[in-house]
Amino acid sequence: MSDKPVFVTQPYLPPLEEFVPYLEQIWANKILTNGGPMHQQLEKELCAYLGVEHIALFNNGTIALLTALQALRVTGEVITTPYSFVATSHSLLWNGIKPVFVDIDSHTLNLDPAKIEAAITPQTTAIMPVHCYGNPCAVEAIQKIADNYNLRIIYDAAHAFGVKDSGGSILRYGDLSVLSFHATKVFNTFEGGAIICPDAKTKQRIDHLKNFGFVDEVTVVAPGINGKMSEVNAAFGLLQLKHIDRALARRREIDSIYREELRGIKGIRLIEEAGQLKANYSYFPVLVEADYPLSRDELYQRLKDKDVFARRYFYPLISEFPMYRGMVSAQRSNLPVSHSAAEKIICLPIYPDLSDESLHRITSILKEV
Ligand code: T4K
Repeated sequence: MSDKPVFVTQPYLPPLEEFVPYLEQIWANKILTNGGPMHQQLEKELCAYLGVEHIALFNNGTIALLTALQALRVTGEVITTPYSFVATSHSLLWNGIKPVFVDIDSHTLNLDPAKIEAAITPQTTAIMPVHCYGNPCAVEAIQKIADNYNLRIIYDAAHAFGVKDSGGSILRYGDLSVLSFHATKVFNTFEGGAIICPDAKTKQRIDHLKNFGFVDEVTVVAPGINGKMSEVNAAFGLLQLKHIDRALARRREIDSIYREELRGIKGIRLIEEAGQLKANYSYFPVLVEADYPLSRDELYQRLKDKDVFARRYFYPLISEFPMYRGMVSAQRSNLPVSHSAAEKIICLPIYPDLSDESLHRITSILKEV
């Protein structure tokens, strides 16, 4: 039995000596930020890897979300999910937009398309769904609603790096998709993010917005922000990309061991694997049902007592935080599935360096209960 603590995730760090040549190159270039060579190269390589045409890199996913809303000039009300990280709704509030919470589907834990229409008002201008845990939303159904009501769609795709369906990247859906490259994500640049753009013109507008609105030395066309990714972050991304397939393969292995080991446990519900999908195994969420001998919080504590630091993503719901809970759409009665999921969810550790020994230690704790 190992006494090493295990966290919900840990960044994958390639050998340090592999990063040194990138740093030497930055030192030689003396370009540290503002769309330097590492930044340009990473945009190119990410387009190729993800199978998308246009990408704009950012200093983090939250600034990318804020900018995506600005780029599409979204105003009024936006329909979104309460079952996410707070950055999703905060990006709306920071833009003076009212989030309208709609409940999630009990199988995918993503926005339930059947409940969206009832929440549309004359003020609604867009939908912001989240591909939670990297599992794709009901993209076709959401698109149909958006088309019918002339709404924009901005996907919070913070968890969905590299996810593909039979037609290609999941990031091609909607008007824009926003990625996070935070240290806790499948692909990380320490801090970072990106917007996937449908065309060169949109990318250009976003590139201006992330650079204070500057078009050239003397021309500012919009009240932009500083959302630029630095050269060190971009360089780390280039190095990560060289290792990403190996890192994803280990994640897949861990996912299948968990599924194998946990499937038979009464009261532990797994989120189903999505058939034809190329998944990224970014999280391993399980739902602790009433017929499991421990409550979710007791299991969380039991794991913690044994140095396994699982996380309850996403508890509490966004709609329960003080700046949201007074809203009509935040009422518990409007969000029964989200509340139920938030009370049962626990995300077990999954990351490339998680050893088989640690993995078996975790599954044994769940089983021995
Ligand atoms: N939309 C969605 C749906 C998101 O999930 C997120 C971010 C965003 C938007 C916004 O994107 P960014 O602006 O962050 O790019 C973490 C992350 O801070 C956050 O990025 C992420 N979602 C969220 C789901 O999780 P915490 O508060 O749980 O992180 P923390 O620091 O407790 O880390 C969790 C575990 O990871 C630690 O126990 C140990 C390990 N860890 C963490 C860090 C930061 C490391 O081993 N090394 C590290 O450097 O929020």
